[in-house]
Amino acid sequence: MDTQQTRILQDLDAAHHLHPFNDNAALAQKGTRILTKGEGCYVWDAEGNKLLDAFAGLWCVNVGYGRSELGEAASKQMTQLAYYNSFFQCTTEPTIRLAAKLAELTPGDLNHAFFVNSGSEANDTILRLVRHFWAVQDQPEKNIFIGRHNGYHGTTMAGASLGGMKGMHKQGGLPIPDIAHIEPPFWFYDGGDLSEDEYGLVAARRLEDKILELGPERVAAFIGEPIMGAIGVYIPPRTYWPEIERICRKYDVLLVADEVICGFGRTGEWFGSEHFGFMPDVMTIAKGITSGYIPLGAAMFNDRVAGVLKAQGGELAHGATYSGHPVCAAVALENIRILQEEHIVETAKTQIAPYLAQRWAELGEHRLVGQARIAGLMGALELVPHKGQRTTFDERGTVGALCRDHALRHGLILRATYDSMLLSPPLVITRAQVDELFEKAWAALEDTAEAIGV
Ligand code: PXG
Repeated sequence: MDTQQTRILQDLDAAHHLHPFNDNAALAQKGTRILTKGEGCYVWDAEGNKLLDAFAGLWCVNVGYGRSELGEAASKQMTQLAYYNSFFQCTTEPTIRLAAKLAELTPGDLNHAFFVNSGSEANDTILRLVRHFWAVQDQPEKNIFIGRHNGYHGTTMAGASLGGMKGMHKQGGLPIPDIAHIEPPFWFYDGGDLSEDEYGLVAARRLEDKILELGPERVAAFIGEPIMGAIGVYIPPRTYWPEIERICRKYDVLLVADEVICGFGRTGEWFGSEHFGFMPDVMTIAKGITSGYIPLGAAMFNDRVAGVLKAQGGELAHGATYSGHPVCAAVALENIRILQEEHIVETAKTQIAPYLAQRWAELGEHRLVGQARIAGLMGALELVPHKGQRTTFDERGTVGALCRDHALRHGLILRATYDSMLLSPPLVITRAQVDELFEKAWAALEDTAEAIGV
């Protein structure tokens, strides 16, 4: 695209397009980056820059860009039957096959899918249907969801309320009633003198304290991301999730794993709950289910919850026009076929994750980096003012943004949350591309350190 054409598009964008999670006035001044092409782990922008996408779009392009089979699956389904709904006692073949496939792929007895269009809507669905699950069993007061401060569960009224981002709560009158939050498990800043394993138990027992404070008869469910993504890839100690599971079972509180980021191979297992060895009652999925090629989300329910909803729930007064959209289901099935037949998750776990962890640890040696954490193909570099000390910069986020911009100059897309540099590449990244990622990230760290005089 020539410069003039790019400029025209940027002006139209500034005039007519409100961007999510952006200061739109500042963005209009600067001009958006327009992406034009993707292939494997790379994307190209309108100025012709080739960028290594170490963030897989927005944690979602698991099979990489440019897989024409996914377009072909969509085209075939659109030609045959572009749309039909799952209301009115109807549905379509891809929708049925996807529900069955998800029942097979997800662990344990998570055997029942409710389809929506995004992770946010899946969490809305879970909030409503879990409350309904308790209500039809004569426990309408057992309706409180406990989430975590700085958790991320989407941006709808329910999703943003379940999440614990203060900035989001400030806009739109959130959280909605009967949602509580506990502190997240983040040893680096919160662990004090405890070992990581000791701290994991302490952090998990905050859930027990909260349940006892509210009364177990009031608490419907606990929701958490196995690894907290958006806030900065907080990887909990191994002791955390089993203890959370024990507490949920003790008080008959449903355990909801929000696997929107962790699902479909991100941690090296198919689901993050398998990485940590716990069994959710309900699971949120989206993103990697279609590798981001088309919108789709789902709430997965276990036999107990779905059994009650079916036997006692009556008509479920919930659903969207596009719940179980056949084209989205066909693309998801093709995406899962690619992941399975090409052994992408296993290869990522056995061939790539160990090498990536090694190179990530080398980045951890850099004088700006206080911690290099990683699980599977999901990691963060914590930038700190004083190496060896677990303290933050006075003004949080400036150095992270600087590092992100330097990375971009070197042709690398790395995401910054405050001063955590986040990593989540397509699962198909090769060892050579891991080396390229390392070189570019190191160069960005060097430029950042130089710019702030470290
Ligand atoms: N749960 C989790 C764990 C997520 O990460 C959602 C739910 C909501 O999904 P939808 O499809 O409604 O966006 C997400 C989404 C970021 C960022 O800045 C992360 C997400 C979305 C937008 C930005 O890291 N995750």
